[in-house]
Amino acid sequence: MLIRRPADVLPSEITSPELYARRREFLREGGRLALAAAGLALPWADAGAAALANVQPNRMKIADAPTRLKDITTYNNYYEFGVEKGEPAENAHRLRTRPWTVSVEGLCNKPRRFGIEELMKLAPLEERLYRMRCVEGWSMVIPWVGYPLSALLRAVEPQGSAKFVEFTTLADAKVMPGLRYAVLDWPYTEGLRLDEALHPLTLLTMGLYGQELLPQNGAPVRLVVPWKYGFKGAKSIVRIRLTEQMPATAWNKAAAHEYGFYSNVNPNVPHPRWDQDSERRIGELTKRKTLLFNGYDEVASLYTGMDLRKNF
Ligand SMILES: Nc1nc2c(c(=O)[nH]1)N[C@H]1C(S)=C(S)[C@@H](COP(=O)(O)O)O[C@H]1N2
Ligand SMILES: [Mo]
Repeated sequence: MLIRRPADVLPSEITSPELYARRREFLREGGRLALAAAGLALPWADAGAAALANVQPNRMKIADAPTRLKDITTYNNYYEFGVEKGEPAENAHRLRTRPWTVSVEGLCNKPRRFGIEELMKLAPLEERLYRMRCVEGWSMVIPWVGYPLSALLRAVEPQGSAKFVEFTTLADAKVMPGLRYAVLDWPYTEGLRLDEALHPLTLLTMGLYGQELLPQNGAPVRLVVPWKYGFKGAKSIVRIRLTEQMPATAWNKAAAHEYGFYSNVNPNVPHPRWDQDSERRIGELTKRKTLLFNGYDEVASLYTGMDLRKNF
């Protein structure tokens, strides 16, 4: 993002030679060419991710075709594991996601730590097929598995003074080679206004395609906010804090004129270094027009009376 804009690099071009060679070797040995060609099972077989039980279907009725699993799990932004699109898939297997706790604290009546197993059972898991748009100009359609963040926030009982929610993610230099570089002020943090955080589209996410998240997608738990640019979706969350003041966010601290707090997908507000009015859907050849709020018009009422050019 800050470094360059690799929007026109195809996922097939970014796989490192080493990884490519290793995959070829695996395929020859296993003779599982058909499986790999289908783009299925292989990433999870490598990482040992488990199938999620009792996922309620809820595809949110969008017509768009889901992006291939292989692209979702090999074309990533997770700077703690490297700034190249292929690096998270190569490096993030070092992340240990059990045991894992998320501390929910700040302006609430019942602050406490949730173990990941408890967190996964707090509300029924649903599948949500969401359009996702990265500020760099590419997009995907991902069948996430999770439940509305509101279920967790209501469990801790926000106080009347709470206006914002801050998300802090893991920063562990032992497993994250990217922390050596001061691209961002680690740990990666993000934030939402409380009403955005409570919106039913905002998802606390533990899986995709019916399986637990792979580390490169933000295991064991991440945020998904489909009407905002992808960087709002903090990965591998360790702390959620209710605040009165608008929290600082990692990208805003790095370049305030490029990445605002709101970060709503908006074709009418170009990024200072490139337009935002079209996008390349990974897996498609022709560009699509980018839609206001990424097509999620139902959130428009959250912003009535706000100048979305100033609050970009
Ligand atoms: N902790 C953390 N979360 C992060 C990022 C990151 O670098 N670190 N990148 C963000 C960006 S820019 C995008 S587009 C999405 C990408 O999510 P995906 O790789 O699962 O598609 O994750 C977001 N969450
Ligand atoms: Mo992004």
